[in-house]
Amino acid sequence: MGGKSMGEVLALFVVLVLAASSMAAATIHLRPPALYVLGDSTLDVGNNNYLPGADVRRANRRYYGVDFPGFPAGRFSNGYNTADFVANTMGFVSSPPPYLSLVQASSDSSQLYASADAGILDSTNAGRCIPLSTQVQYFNATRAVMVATVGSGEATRILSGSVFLIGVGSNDLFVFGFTERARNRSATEQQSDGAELLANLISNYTATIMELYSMGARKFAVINVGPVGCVPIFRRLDEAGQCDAGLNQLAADFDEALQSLLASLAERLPGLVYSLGDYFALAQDTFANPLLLGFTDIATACCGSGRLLADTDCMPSSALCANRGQHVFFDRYHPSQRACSLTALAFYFGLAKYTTPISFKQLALSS
Ligand SMILES: *[C@@H]1O[C@H](CO)[C@@H](O)[C@H](O)[C@H]1NC(C)=O
Ligand SMILES: *[C@@H]1O[C@H](CO)[C@@H](O)[C@H](O)[C@H]1NC(C)=O
Ligand SMILES: CC(=O)N[C@H]1CO[C@H](CO)[C@@H](O)[C@@H]1O
Repeated sequence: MGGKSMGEVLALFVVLVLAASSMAAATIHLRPPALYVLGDSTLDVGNNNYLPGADVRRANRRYYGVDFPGFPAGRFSNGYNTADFVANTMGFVSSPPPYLSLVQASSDSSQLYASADAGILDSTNAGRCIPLSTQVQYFNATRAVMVATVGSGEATRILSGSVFLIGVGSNDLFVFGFTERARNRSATEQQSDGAELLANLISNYTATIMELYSMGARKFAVINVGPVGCVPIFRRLDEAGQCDAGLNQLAADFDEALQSLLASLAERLPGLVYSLGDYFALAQDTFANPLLLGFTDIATACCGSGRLLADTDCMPSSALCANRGQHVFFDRYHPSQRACSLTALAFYFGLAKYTTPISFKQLALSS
């Protein structure tokens, strides 16, 4: 790795140290009226606990939440996840409640629609999650109650100042990666299959943002897709334990298209502002210099079984590592609490390398 990115990781480290001391200051700043969260398991704080079906992936058992005050809380982490930390940095006491936990339709400020296993496409893990298009409909229901309660003028004011946090796309790529393997597709075939998938993903992502915009959303905090080929479950499939380079390239191509899509929507849709958090770059820099950020293990899950503890999900019978803060990954797909915290801090305080064109903080405080 070059001196430039090394310097940038060092800069990130300094930012994180400073961040710790200015967190208290952040919480007394003005905060957005509300935070709405859409996406997948990296942001789900318990919606899937309320979905019926034996196949639904839920983080409601040991050792999920082993470091969470209380007990397993529906987060795919040893403790809090990225939704919690983003909410916290923006000045909210906690993440918004899972939409499905609300007993009745409510317009109460912040709500969270994200669902483990959800992708951009309805077909991704169909029947086992709340697909993104349904998450958007749930938000529309929240909005309808808000309009009925406070009137449409006030609803428009509240929504235009609120932050819409979105993190989705990894599951579409995971499903693609496994399907291509099962079909034994050649490298060339995978490239054309991948190009077709990307076109669908970007078209649906565009439709999603435009629908939210039509419902009054203006401020978008978007987290891109990380190097998904480096999660333990894919390293496990490689004899040498290396990342799946083809899948990482697909993620990089998706992220590039996502960046253009946001830039072009911001030009076309008056009042739309966004901050794109570059999780891909942050993860790559972390993998290249783990010790600098206090990680000693970037490849093995902390909870699981078998090779790289990635043969199974995290189960009550799994092995559990003691040094959870030193693992990038908690289970074979998901980052540890500490990795989530660093991600949220990097996006909030916004080293320019990791946020485009502004930081989550600038987005949250923009008028
Ligand atoms: C959102 O809900 C309103 C009713 O409150 C409805 O008229 C509108 O069509 C819905 N929008 C979408 C995109 O579903
Ligand atoms: C997969 O395809 C390759 C050639 O593209 C072939 O050599 C190999 O036997 C195939 N494997 C399976 C399990 O079908
Ligand atoms: C909301 C949206 O645009 N959904 C579309 C996603 O893409 C599929 C085709 O891949 C369309 O059928 C959906 O309408």
